[in-house]
Amino acid sequence: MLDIQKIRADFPILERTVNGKPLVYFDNAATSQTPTVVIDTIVDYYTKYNANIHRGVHTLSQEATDAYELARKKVQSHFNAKHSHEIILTSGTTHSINIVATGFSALLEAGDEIIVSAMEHHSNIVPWQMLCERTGAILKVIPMNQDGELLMDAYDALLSSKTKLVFTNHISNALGTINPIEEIITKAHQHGAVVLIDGAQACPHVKPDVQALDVDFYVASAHKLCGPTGVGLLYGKEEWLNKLPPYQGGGEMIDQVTFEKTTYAGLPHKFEAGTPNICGGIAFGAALDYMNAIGFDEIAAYENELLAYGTQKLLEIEGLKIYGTAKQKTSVISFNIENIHPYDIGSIVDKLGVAVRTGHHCAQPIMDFYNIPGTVRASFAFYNTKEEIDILVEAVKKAKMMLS
Ligand code: 7TS
Repeated sequence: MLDIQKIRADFPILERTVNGKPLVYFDNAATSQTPTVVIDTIVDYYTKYNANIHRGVHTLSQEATDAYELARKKVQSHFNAKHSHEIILTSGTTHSINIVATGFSALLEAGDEIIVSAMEHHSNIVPWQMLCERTGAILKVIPMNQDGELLMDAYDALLSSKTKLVFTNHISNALGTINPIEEIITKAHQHGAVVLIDGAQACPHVKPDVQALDVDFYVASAHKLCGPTGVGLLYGKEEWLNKLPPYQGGGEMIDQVTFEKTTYAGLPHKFEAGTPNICGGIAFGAALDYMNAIGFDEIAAYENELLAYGTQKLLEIEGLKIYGTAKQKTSVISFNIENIHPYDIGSIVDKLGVAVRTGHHCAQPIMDFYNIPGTVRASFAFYNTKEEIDILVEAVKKAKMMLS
């Protein structure tokens, strides 16, 4: 059992008011809030040992380098990667996907096929479309049903010897669906295809084991799991990271540079050109420590309670429809109320202190599938409460009354 009041005390922002009302923060799928221990880590870095890494003999630089490399080891251990050099610290999920998608330009031929799912965030669609434009590869889409579940028979039918890459999210940001990634990975491998899993939405709720999954690439952002913005990870199997060319050229990613020829550094530095988000990386490590101390099983169990409660309470509102009713889903509720634009609901509930996201959630193909302009999305974290859900429900009722 989690002590929610104790946990809430770790998040100073939860004490603030918005429009004169206590903040109810239900936009966790966009970004999570930051506990004091992570904020302190950031302050500590800039107060005591701010320096560039991997290049100075001086004490501050060594301290910063040690702290950054320790953070990489924390990320390795969290995701159970075999080697710490299989963890590339990036600016986030989008950056990580682009490293892989750009790198595969050198490894694909015209007519090769790439499979994505129908419920991807734009950052797991557009880089692959750009890859197809560069190489002549063809993008295929695994369709979904009305509940927002992937049609696995259709996936089977898409796989062939032409399939080179398969990309899906672990959990959908717009619908909350938990996708059957074990099956997706196993089947792709049976056809010799490489798999990238976008874990941006999964990592706040589950602890992925990349070796047990046998996944080739796994990507996520720190800011969705209590860390800062501008940092994330690309996990890649050593074999695949060695095959991919570097993404950016510059300092840190080289072995020897002459005007005639440059050779590249080994992993992970080959993909880490320039000065990275040093403080962000260190704070990412602190965020993982914080969440692991609470425990991912406990987090998931509590968030499931919030999901069940929120679903039941919201469905009591007449005319409210939930998008994303998969059997396996996480604590995201996307909904609309008949004849009311989601933006209008979002604006009114904000006046009442409740933060939700409205719009297409960077997943326009999902909105097209349901033939809607967008949804209101309430996404719960382990520091939210049922009392806050009651406030949301009352705010939505009020919005409905004002708008209908
Ligand atoms: N993939 C998924 C599944 C996501 O949910 C997001 C961000 C990204 C990739 C991109 O992550 P970034 O850290 O590189 O921006 N999703 C959302 C969201 O649902 N609302 O705001 C950002």
